[in-house]
Amino acid sequence: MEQFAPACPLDILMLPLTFPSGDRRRWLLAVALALLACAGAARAEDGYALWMRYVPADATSSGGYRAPAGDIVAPERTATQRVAREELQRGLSGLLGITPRQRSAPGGRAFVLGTPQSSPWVAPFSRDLDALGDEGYLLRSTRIGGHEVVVVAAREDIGVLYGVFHLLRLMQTGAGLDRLEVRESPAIARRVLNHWDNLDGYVERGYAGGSLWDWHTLPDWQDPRYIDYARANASLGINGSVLNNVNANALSLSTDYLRKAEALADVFRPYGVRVYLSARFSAPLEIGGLRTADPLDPDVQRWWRDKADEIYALIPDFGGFLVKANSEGQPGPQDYGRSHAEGANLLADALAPHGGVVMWRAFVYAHDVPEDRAKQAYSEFVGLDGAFRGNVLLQVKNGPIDFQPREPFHPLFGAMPRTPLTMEFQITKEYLGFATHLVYLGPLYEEVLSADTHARGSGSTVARVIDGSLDGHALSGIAGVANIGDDRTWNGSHFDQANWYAFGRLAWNPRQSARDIAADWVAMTFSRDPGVVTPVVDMMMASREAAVDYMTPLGLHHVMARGHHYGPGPWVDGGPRADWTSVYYHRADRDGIGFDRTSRGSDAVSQYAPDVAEGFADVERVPESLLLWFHHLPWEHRMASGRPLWDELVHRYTRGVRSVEAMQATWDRLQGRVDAERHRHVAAFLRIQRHEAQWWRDASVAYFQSLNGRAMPAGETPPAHPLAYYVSLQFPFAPGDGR
Ligand code: BDP
Repeated sequence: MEQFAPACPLDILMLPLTFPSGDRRRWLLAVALALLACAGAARAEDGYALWMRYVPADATSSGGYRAPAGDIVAPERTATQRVAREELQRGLSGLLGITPRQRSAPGGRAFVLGTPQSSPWVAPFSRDLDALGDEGYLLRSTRIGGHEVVVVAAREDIGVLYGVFHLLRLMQTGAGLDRLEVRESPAIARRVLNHWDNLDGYVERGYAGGSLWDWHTLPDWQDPRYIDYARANASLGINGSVLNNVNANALSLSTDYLRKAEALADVFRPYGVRVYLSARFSAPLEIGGLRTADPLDPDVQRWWRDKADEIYALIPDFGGFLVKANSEGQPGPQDYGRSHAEGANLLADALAPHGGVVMWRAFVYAHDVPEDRAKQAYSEFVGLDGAFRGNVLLQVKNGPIDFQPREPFHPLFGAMPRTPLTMEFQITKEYLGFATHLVYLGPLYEEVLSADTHARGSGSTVARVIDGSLDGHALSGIAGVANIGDDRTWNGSHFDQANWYAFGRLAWNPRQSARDIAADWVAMTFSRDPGVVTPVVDMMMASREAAVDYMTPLGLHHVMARGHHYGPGPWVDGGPRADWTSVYYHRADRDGIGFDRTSRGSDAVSQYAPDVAEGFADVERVPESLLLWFHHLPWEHRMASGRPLWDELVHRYTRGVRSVEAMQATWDRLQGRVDAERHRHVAAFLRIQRHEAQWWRDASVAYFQSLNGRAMPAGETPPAHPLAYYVSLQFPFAPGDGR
């Protein structure tokens, strides 16, 4: 397990520059010790510790809970019990600088951990736990036998571990523990990361180095980092991990690779993280020696049943399969004239006896581009409502195109009441500046989750669709395409850690505020000093809108460079399919810009509930942020600001660049209040972001200007280079490209 060194003691700054006479040896020793601690701290502030830094805080750090607070009364018979106790010990020693004593009964002040079965001290709380489910927990400050205690109680061990992490979060963020009464249980059952990791260690759309999984040395060598990965997930309540890319290699289902997955599952199990695998639909052909993968073929059905039996013999708590089928060239049931439901049910039947689920992706669009791509998933799936087995979840991306900086919510949310829908968010920022741009995704997730589908009247939010409450589904899920790699920061940058964090917290409770989550994260990750928390949270909250402004303002979408999606490419045209070009999406010409998705155009609006559809279709009512998603308008269209559309567009691009400059100014002011190592790293990345924001703005303005021939609006600086320069830029080694 990774050890985190204490922070650099400030005392070193206070040591006299010259040593008092006769005290030379003591002075040298003091300097040496302080330097050593600083060296440790420097290593510690490389971001590896994530939000679990547990550094000593000031006198109020334990909130109202007065020291000595270190006794722990906790069982340690099971692995999960042991890791819960260890985590609390680690946290208390780091935060309070004490070595917790283990006790068999509450004596002085103590933390009492357990379930009614594992601890006689928790048994009396049994009734309080009834409503909290298998993963929920209760935190309560109370007295047992006259002793002050903080109880972390749950029905199952995993709830106790989640409760310990919650308790540590309260201590890290400075909340008081005196009158503690917290009851928590997750709103969504399957809270899962999707790793787009290939077996050769390459991560598709990964900007944080290579894959964490060293398939070559598994199962014999288990990198200790796997434990810290599981700890980080457990700290958020993430309870599943799909290990391999949705563009799957059938070999991951071979016996050799299943043994490797088994080793990971064994490491993750104490932390409540179940392993899932992406399944390639044609696996029976590729590794099974069959002549077909037709879902109605009895041999194929037998092959999947046997495969499921084999998996569960190795991994008894295996979560299930994630499947990308008949999408972007992947094999699927339609290759045999069968429907998506027939394909999903084939796998569901194989997994059902073991309690596994199928997460079948709705990210499909047809080869021959018959209609607006934004409409295709809905058209394909809505008629299949009710046709899926009970253990199938349909996994739907947040918007109808593809993880753009801003999209309206996907029209399937609310449109399939008989099918549990899983939300798929992208945590890795394929379309939002990779790992270099500081873009906090909390506001994006919150915007989608709180969107009202009006499917069953007003208040039918996307959150209620996916947590199952709208249509009464017990099975529910949420998935985040992971931004995790073997980079020391885990996520490729310090601020991208916040996106893993926010995803996990929202997966547990999709009604939380992105701002509150950011405040917790900053306090745990950087500093509890309000002089740091407030400006950093403000900066994070504004960052997503900044990216929308400098990349895709006013509802523009999919105008990134081809393939790797690095940088602007509004001129992208031609190639294998129209809907892989930018011109398909922005439809700009001399007279106007935007995709008409009203009834006069592709009529994508009709896929939404009538109240929503009317709003989107009405150019006066549609939010300006989605204007060009739904409407094609003349360049002189009058905007709410009074500016013509062209002027407004340029204004937004420029505003995006200015926002990045404001982030730089905020960050500069924090020098000295954030450790130097991370401060430097973030400052350098902000410089890259500033440069790239300007590039986005200038390239986009130059391109649209080349179509409409309009002058730069008054006060706006022309692009630094002619359009040809931007078009000529090539980045053959941009990271993360699909392959
Ligand atoms: C697109 C990515 C591609 C993925 C695809 C998917 O560019 O790499 O394979 O999504 O979600 O956004 O399947």
